[in-house]
This record gives sequence, structure tokens and C-alpha cells, in this order.
Amino acid sequence: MEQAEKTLPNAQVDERDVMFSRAALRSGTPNYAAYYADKAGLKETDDALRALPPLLSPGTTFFQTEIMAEAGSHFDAIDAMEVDAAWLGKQLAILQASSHPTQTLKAIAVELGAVAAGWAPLEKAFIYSHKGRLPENHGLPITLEHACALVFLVEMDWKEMQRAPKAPTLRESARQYRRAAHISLHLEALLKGFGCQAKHHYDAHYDVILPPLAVLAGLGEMGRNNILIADNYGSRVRIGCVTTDFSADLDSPVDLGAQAFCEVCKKCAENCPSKALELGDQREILGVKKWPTDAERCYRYWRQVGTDCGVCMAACPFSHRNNALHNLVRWMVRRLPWSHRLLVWGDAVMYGRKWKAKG
Ligand code: B12
Ligand code: SF4
Ligand code: SF4
Repeated sequence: MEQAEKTLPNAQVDERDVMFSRAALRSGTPNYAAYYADKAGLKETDDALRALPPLLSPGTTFFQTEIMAEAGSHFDAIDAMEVDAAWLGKQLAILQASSHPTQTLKAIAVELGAVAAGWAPLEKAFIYSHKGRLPENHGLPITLEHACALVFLVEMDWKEMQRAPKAPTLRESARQYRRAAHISLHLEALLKGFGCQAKHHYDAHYDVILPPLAVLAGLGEMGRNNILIADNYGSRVRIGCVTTDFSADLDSPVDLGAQAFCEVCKKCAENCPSKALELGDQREILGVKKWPTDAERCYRYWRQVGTDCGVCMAACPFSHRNNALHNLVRWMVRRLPWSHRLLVWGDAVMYGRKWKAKG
């Protein structure tokens, strides 16, 4: 199935409707009153979710004091992050001397710690209509006139992800959120120094929906797990980006054979502890065919266990280590569709069909 054939969603998403925004609403505040005046049907579900212990907190299944403390420190560091002035001066000189700044900016993203980067057109359908995550700008309409996005991926450590859904996976998410924020902020400063408009997008500070932009940037395909499957790393990546009015040579979507493989595989959906993923066919949502996620089920599980789970990233056969054997299998998936059933069977023999978290 060619990603390029996919149409764009026929409406924008309001960030106020996104699970994290709903979970952040506080009873008794004007934002809470306004939201549930409009969305009364969600109030009972959301109140019950908010009554569960917060992530990282004692009382959740996988709470571990030191690990949660480290994870918390990474999230705190994101909000206090600054751009390194010496780095900026050096990279700006390189960019100004470059005969191909589109490529140079991608290379700088990689030098900053990304494993891949690509340029996507900034489609309006992937910009939220309104802000929703933070009380201070809740409901503010978003105007983002940028033409494109430099989208990049950071790798989630394979060993840590083998421990999903236990505490170390949340720490790994926090570490990589911090890395992605660092890259995004530095690219923003660099583009501004280069005379362009630019805006970072990371953690709770997004104006855009990242996975479909990563698809447009040629970084992978959407899987049955409803997140990006990237070449070499599978779903074991976090995404970050900077949007800009820089006039870049855009990248094109790629066909990794992933969606065809997902038709057969279904391992993520079978192993999802909250049964939030789709075992059946793709469904049309806002005009786009996809395997949806039941966000409430997923997030409820997080609040029970105290982590961000991650089983659907870790269990995916595409997320195996980036080595010669697995890259040969990735090549077969892409080139030999008849091998998909055999490869699903091979994965089950080698790694087991049922997910078992390592200690
Ligand atoms: C809200 C949110 C959640 C919510 C809701 C998820 C959801 N699908 O709605 C919950 C709490 C459930 C969640 C869970 C997880 N999340 Co989350 N989440 C987000 C967040 C902040 C916003 C996404 C959003 O707006 N969703 C609401 C609507 C748009 O969702 P949707 O209609 O289901 O659309 C999804 C896809 O279909 C796709 N999409 C939307 N429109 C279109 C159109 C086309 C043509 C295509 C191809 C795709 C596409 O994008 C959406 C997000 O995947 C993003 C960051 C960001 N700004 O993108 C991270 C993000 C999507 N999450 C991420 C991850 C990794 C996870 C988890 C694995 C947890 C973890 N350990 O990290 C699970 C996986 C759940 C799953 N299998 O779907 C990563 C994905 C990385 C990747 N490899 O793609 C992101 C990008 C964060 C990041 N910076 O890396 N998440
Ligand atoms: S993060 Fe866990 S609960 Fe959520 S969809 Fe993935 S496997 Fe299911
Ligand atoms: S586990 Fe299988 S079905 Fe799920 S996303 Fe990965 S390849 Fe697709």
C-alpha cells in the first residue's frame, strides 16, 4: 500500500480534544467548565481518568522511586532548556557557507543526535486548530503560516524498551523527549539566525501532529499500532520537528512494505494490555483510512501502571535491533510481499508471539 496514495484528513484536530489535554483539565476552573459545557458526553469518563493516580506516582503498579525521579528530572529540564550560544555561532557559519542548506540542516539535526531527518510540506490538516495542553493558552486559535517542517527521529534504546511497560520505558521516553526538545530548540535558533521564521515543537509544546508529518518527510509509514514505523528502527523512535518558512527541497513518502506487513502481523494489537489497538481492518477517520487507537483505553492503562507502557513500540517486529540480519528482513518485507506470512512466523519463533517484559 503506497503512503503517497493516502489523502489528507478533511478537518483539523482541536488540541483540546487530545487525551493529554482532557486529562490536564482541573475541576472548578473556567477551562473545565467551558470544555464540558460543549462536550458533556466526555465528562464522566474524564473525571474517572483524572481520579486515578498520576503517572510516575506511588500507588501505580510499576512505581520505582529512583527511576521515576530521573524521568521527572528530564521533563523538568525540558522546560528550563537554553540554546548553546557557542554551538549556534559555529553552526550558523557552516549553514551560511553551505551550497545546499536543505541538506546541511538535516545533517545538523543528525549531528545533534537525531537518527534521521526529512523535510515535509506543512499541511494545514496536521496543524491543530486550537491550543489545548496548557491552562494559560487553552482554546487559543493556532496560526502557523510556515511552509514546511524539518522532522527528525530520535532512537529509543532497544534494551530499555524490552522492559515495556515497566518503569524504565518511561525513563527512556523522558530521556528521548529531552533529546528531541534539545534538537528542536537548537534548529529553531539556527533557522532564526539564518533569517527565517521558525518554531519548535516538542513535549507539551506542539502545534502539529507529528507522525503524519514524519510520513510526508519520507521517514516511514504508519503501522497498525497507529504510530510511525521508521526504516531501521521501526516504531522505536520519538519524533520532533521545527516548522519554518525556509524554502526547502521537500522529501517524499517512502514505501517500506509496512502496512502490507501489518495486515498479516497484528502482534501489537494482540499484545496491547489495554486492548486499545485494532485487530480488524482499517477504518475511515476524517477521510483517511487507518487503524485507530482507543486513546481512553490506552491512557487509562498508563494511569493504572504509572508508566507510558510502550508495548506497541517494543513488540513490533520492525523495532528489532538495527543490525545486518534485521535489515535483511526489512529488505524482504519491502521487496518480497509473498514472504510476509513466513516472516511473521519467523518472528514468533525467534522472539515469541506473546510479549514478555524483561526484568
Ligand atoms: C495525544 C497523544 C497520545 C494519546 C492519544 C494517541 C492518539 N492516537 O490519539 C495517547 C495517550 C493514547 C498516546 C499514546 C502513545 N503515544 Co502518543 N502522542 C500523543 C501526541 C501528544 C498527540 C497526538 C494526537 O494529536 N492525537 C490525536 C489524533 C490526531 O489522533 P489520531 O486521529 O489517532 O491520529 C494519529 C495517527 O493516525 C496519525 N495521523 C493523524 N492524522 C493522520 C493522517 C494521515 C494521512 C496519516 C498517515 C496519519 C495520521 O497521527 C496521530 C498520532 O499518532 C503525539 C505528539 C504529536 N504532537 O503528534 C504523541 C505521539 C504520537 N505518541 C507517541 C508514542 C510513542 C506513544 C506511545 C507508544 C507511548 C509511549 N511509550 O511513548 C503510545 C502509543 C499509542 C498508540 N499505539 O496509538 C509518539 C509516536 C512516535 C512514533 N513512532 O510515531 C508521538 C509522536 C510523541 C513523540 N514526540 O514522539 N499518545
Ligand atoms: S502504549 Fe500500551 S496500552 Fe497504549 S496502545 Fe500501546 S500497547 Fe496499548
Ligand atoms: S506489530 Fe505488526 S501489526 Fe503491529 S505495527 Fe508492528 S508490524 Fe504492524
